[in-house]
Amino acid sequence: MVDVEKVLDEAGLANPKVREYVRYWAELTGASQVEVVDAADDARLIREALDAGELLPAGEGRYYSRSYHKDTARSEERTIVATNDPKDKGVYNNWRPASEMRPLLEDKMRGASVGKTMYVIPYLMAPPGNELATWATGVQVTDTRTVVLHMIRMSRVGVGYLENLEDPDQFVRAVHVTGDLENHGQGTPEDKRYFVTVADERTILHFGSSYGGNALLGKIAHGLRQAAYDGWASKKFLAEQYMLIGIHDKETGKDYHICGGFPSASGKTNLAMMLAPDALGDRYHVSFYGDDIAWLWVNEEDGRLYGMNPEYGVFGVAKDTNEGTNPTALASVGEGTQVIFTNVAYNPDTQEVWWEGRTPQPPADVSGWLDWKGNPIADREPGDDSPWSHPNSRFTTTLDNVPNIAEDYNAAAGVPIDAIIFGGRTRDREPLIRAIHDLAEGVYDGLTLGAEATFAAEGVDGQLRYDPMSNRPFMAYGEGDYAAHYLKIVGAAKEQPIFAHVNWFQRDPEDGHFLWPGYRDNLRPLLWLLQLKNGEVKGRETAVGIVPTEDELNLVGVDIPAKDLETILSINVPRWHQEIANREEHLAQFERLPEEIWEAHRRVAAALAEADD
Ligand code: GTP
Ligand code: SPV
Ligand code: MN
Repeated sequence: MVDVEKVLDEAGLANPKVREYVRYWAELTGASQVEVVDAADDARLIREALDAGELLPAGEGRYYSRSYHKDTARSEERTIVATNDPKDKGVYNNWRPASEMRPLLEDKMRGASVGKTMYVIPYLMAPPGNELATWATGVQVTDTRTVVLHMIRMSRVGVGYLENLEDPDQFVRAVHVTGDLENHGQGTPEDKRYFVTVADERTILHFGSSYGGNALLGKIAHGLRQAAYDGWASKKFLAEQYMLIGIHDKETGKDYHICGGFPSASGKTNLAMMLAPDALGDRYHVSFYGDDIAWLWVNEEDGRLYGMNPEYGVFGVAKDTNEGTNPTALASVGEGTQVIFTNVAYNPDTQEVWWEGRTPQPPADVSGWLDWKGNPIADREPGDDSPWSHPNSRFTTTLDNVPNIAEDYNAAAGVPIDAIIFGGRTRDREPLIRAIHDLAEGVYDGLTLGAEATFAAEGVDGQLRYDPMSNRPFMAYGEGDYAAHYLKIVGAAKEQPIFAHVNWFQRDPEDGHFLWPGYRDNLRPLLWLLQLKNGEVKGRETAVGIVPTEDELNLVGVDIPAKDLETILSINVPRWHQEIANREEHLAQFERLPEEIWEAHRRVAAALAEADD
């Protein structure tokens, strides 16, 4: 039996509640050793992982890992929110009773870490000293060393973060057990994996994966799901899948902050890492605060809405990242950054990595190259053109490595929010940007956010996969209650942020090309939005919001055909009629949806009916 008390004493972990928690799970999982982790242990843990073959060297200060081939993404079907109150059941949160989930997970985890080390990771999901830090403290236990290495990059890790708890019990208990990956029946009816957040007990129990959001419990499980629940239960804050950026205007000296939600894989990281287009670079600078999660609250002193990024790193999509699309991302994974790549292609002879879209063509000389599963490219059958890297392959790097990181990203105060944007991946209908009139219409717009469900081939005619507030996979409680809470939090701010809907993904119906160049040029519609808020431009009123006129949008240095520009700045009324009918059905699913949201819906529908006349 491992001497847990001795290990905790040596680590200086005095909090009696934490000690009790660690002891309980060490016993239940049967771990053979217990080790308390601090960020300062990173170099040693990296060495151990290299020695054990869990990591492979990918050049100076860069590492490569491969996950089990059936364990490559967050699993939405196996993710559950459990509480003790059936009223917490929503449409998307996959609710189950806590009394059912806890014993089930304990059974799965019992004895599952025999022969393994249980790492204890005290962490903080907030800039130190932030006023929401009480809800940001957690202790993850995990039986997997690469998970520890990822947690050190993605969150602030160390025993010190547990020291100043007002209530020794105020920490999230985050239990991660990998189990036997080869025998979990992933994706079959016998699937053994369970990813459960027992939200009203602030306990996260994840069994059966060592990949991404399934395993790094600070990020999605605590930073989004648990925090969304806590924000609602405490009536104090919101936790959203949002990026958060600063825009500095060197001419006026003003700073603006914009946050916003786009569903997974819809461009948050790319927007947060955006360099101003060359033609505007002398005047504007974009700084990175966060690329995946923001917590929002009203600052009692100045009455404004504030935001902060609880994370400490970036877990970014590798695919299509290159010098043209995102030079900032490439710089953040360069030599000496201690980056970890997962599931990209790897060449052990040269220690190089490659992924689809890194260069237009894969390396011409395939000798030494292995695909993401570790199979030699040279051995492939002729005609085998399966991707070298997994489509969800990622890089994990800390915020310090991001060239445009905001100087004050680590400041306790957070930043005041000027605008909130929602953006889906929609090939038609949604203009480049439309500003929204008020908070209720903003929340209504967020609730009806979607990304293309399928392409036309699969026959869903213009219908979106709705992703309310870009939070569908992370909803912790009912959508109606969520909307009411959002209205209350943001509504309490003295100065209201301006809301807008953006779309970088509209395509030409004939040849399919993107009508808007996207990436760095996305700064242009955002500048217009800030001007609109400042009363410097008026825009053009439409039934679904205010769109820029062609003259108002700063297009210096951008080459876009007049016809394309006209399309992305106009409203396709017949397509909107179709959409409005779908929305009615979508919203009707939500219990206790506030009347303000229905009113906003009816306002937009009535304006559209008139637009038709
Ligand atoms: P998660 O980490 O899964 O939450 O994703 P994310 O929202 O951060 O998405 P990310 O920035 O990684 O972008 C996803 C994909 O969209 C990548 O393949 C990008 O290259 C592509 N993308 C991002 N911005 C644009 C854009 O402005 N235009 C076009 N055409 N593609 C874009
Ligand atoms: C997402 O899928 O939205 C992510 C990656 O940010 S994961 O942490 O795996 O959820
Ligand atoms: Mn995400």
